[in-house]
Amino acid sequence: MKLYGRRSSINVQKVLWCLAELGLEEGRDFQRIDAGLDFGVNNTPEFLELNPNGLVPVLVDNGRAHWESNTILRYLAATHGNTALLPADAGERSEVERWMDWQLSALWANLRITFLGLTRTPEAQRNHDAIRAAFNEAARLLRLLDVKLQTRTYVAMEHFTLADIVVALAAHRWYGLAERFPGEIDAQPEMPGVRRWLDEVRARPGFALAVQP
Ligand SMILES: N[C@@H](CCC(=O)N[C@@H](CS)C(=O)NCC(=O)O)C(=O)O
Repeated sequence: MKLYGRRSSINVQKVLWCLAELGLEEGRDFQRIDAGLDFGVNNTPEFLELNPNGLVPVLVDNGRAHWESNTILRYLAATHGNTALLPADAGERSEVERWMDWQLSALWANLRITFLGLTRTPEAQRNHDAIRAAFNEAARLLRLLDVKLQTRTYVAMEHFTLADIVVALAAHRWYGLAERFPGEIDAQPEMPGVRRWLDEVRARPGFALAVQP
């Protein structure tokens, strides 16, 4: 397998974490090719053949290119027969997939505005109101999850699933932005359920392999 994508991308990190959970090692089971931002590659005609969006990650396996990070995770779990990460039962699988869709369409859709605004936009061009509003909306969403995590061990089920990978990486970024830019965003109430869960999943070896300092 070949994975295209820079390590700093949250969506590439999802794939790296998933590969680690499946016991797959870089260099042995897959090759990673830096692409995106300063690395370029993602706008070449060859790359656009793989993903017309010109975005990372892209996973090439068995002559087929896969894009959209959450879809790549489902593909990997399915092809490796891992029914703990992605349950075989349709009802249980729906529990996992709804949190994955929520991460993509709601949590990250908002937090991305704050992330790009604070880390990729020159200070003079920042829309502070939009940055703050998006962070607060992400906080509201995380508080919904916090209520769940006060009585449930993991995001979707009582065991670790793909939903934990994708939601944890977004929650990790939410806390990182709050710590790094306290003057730019509003202080938020503690979320004991999210904190407990995030500390636990960040202790997994897959997180350390995916998110390097
Ligand atoms: N919904 C897509 C989003 C992919 C995406 O936005 N990738 C970003 C990095 S996180 C990208 O390729 N940006 C251009 C670049 O890095 O040059 C996914 O989940 O895979």
